[in-house]
Amino acid sequence: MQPMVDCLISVGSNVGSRETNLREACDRLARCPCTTLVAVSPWHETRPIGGCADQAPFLNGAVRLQTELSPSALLERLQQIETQLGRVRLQRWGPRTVDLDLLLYGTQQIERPGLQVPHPRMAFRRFVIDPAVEIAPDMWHPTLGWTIDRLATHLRQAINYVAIAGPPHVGKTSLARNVAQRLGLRLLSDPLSGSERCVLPDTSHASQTSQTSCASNAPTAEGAGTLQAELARLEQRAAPLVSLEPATAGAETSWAVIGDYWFDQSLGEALPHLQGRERCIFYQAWLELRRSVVPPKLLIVLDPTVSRSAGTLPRSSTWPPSAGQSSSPPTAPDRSQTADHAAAPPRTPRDWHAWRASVAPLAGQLGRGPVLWLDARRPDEALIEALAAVEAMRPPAAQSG
Ligand code: A4P
Ligand code: MG
Repeated sequence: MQPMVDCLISVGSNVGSRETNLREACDRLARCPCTTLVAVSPWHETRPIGGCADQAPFLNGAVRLQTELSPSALLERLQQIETQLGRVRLQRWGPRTVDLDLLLYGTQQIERPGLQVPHPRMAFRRFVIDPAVEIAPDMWHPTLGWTIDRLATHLRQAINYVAIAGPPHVGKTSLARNVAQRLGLRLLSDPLSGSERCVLPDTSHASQTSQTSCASNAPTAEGAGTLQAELARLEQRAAPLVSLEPATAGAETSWAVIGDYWFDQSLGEALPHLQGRERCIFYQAWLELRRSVVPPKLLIVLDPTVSRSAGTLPRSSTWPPSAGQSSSPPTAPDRSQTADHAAAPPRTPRDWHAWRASVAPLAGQLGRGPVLWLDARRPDEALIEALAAVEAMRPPAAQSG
C-alpha cells in the first residue's frame, strides 16, 4: 500500500437519468477500497463536444478523492463503475450513461498504453475545468505548471485566440483554414508566409533555445544582415498580435481567432541562424515584443514527429531526444490531404528533427498554458481533435445553441 494520493476525476452523463447516473457513480466511488471521497462539485449542463451531431446535452461534474489505490487500480475501478452503470462503448466521444476520467493523480505524470495522466484534453475543456475549480482550485497540473484555479481563470478571461505551431509545410494553414471555416473563426495568416527562409539548420545535436550566451563577439557584417532580417521578421509576426480582437469591423463577427503561426516559434527558428551577441540582441527583442503580443489561449502543435496518439503531451524525459538517441525516423505526412502542401518543396524528416530540437521544447515549457499535440501525419484526425478542442474552450455566451 502507498500513502493517500489526492485525485481528481471528471464525471459526465448524457444518456438516461443523468443526475441519477452521476449520483450513483459518486456513491460507488465513495465505496472503493482504501479511498475517501473528499468533495463532489455541483452538476453543470453542457453542450456535447465531438462525437455524433445529434447526441443529448451532458451533465458534467468533478469528484475529488484520496486513495491508496495505484493509478491502474483506480482506472480499473472507474471502468468497472462505468460498466456497472450500463456504459456501452460504440464510438469514441459517443453518448454514455456515465464517463469517469482520471484527470489528476497527485502530481504524477503517467504515460502508458491505456492511461495518460494528467488527462491530455482536460486543460482547455470548459466542461471539465468549470466543475473542477469548484472543488479543487488548489490542485496542480504537473505538465503545465498551473493550478486548476489558474486554468479556470485563463479559460474565462484570456482572449479567444488559438495558435498553431509546427514545422514548415505540415498543414498548419490548411488546419487553421478548416477550423476557421467550420467554426466561424477569424483566420490570422502568418505575415511571413511565402517569405524566403524557412529551412532550419539541423541543430538536433545541441539545444539552441535556452542557450543565449552573451559572449562579447560583435556581430559580423554578414551576421548583422541576418540579425536585421530576423528582427524584421519578428516584428512582422508580432504586429497583428499586439491588438488582437476576435471580431473585426464590418459584417464579420467571430468569437475567436485562429492563427497558422505561433509568435514564440520565431525564437526557436531564428536562434540557430544567429551567433553570440546577435542571439542576445534577438532574444531581448523577442522578450520585449512578447510582453505586448497576445498569447494563445490554446496552442495546437502540429507535429510530424510525435509518435503517440493525438493529444498526448510528450514527456520531458524524452523530449527533445538527446544527441544520438535512437528514435524511429518519422514517415512523411499524407501530403495529398493538406492543401498548403501543394506548392511546397518536399520536407525531409531531417527538417522535422531540427524543428523538434529547436522549437518544440518551447511549447512544452512549464507555464505555457494549454497545449494540444497532434500528429501531422494524420490530418483528418488532427482536424477532428482541433475542432473539438476549440469548441470545448468556447465560452457559454458564444455558443450558437
Ligand atoms: N484512458 C487513457 N487515459 C485515461 C484517463 N486519464 N482516464 C483510456 C480515463 N481513461 C483514460 O476512454 C477511451 C480510453 O481512454 C480508455 O480505454 C482508457 O483506457 P473511453 O472512456 O472508453 O472513451 P471516450 O471517453 O469516448 O474517449 P476519450 O478519448 O477518453 O474521451 P474524452 O476525450 O474524455 O471525451 N462533451 C461534454 N459536453 N461532456 C463530456 O463529458 N466527454 C467526451 C469524452 C466528449 N465530449 C463531451 C464529454
Ligand atoms: Mg472516458
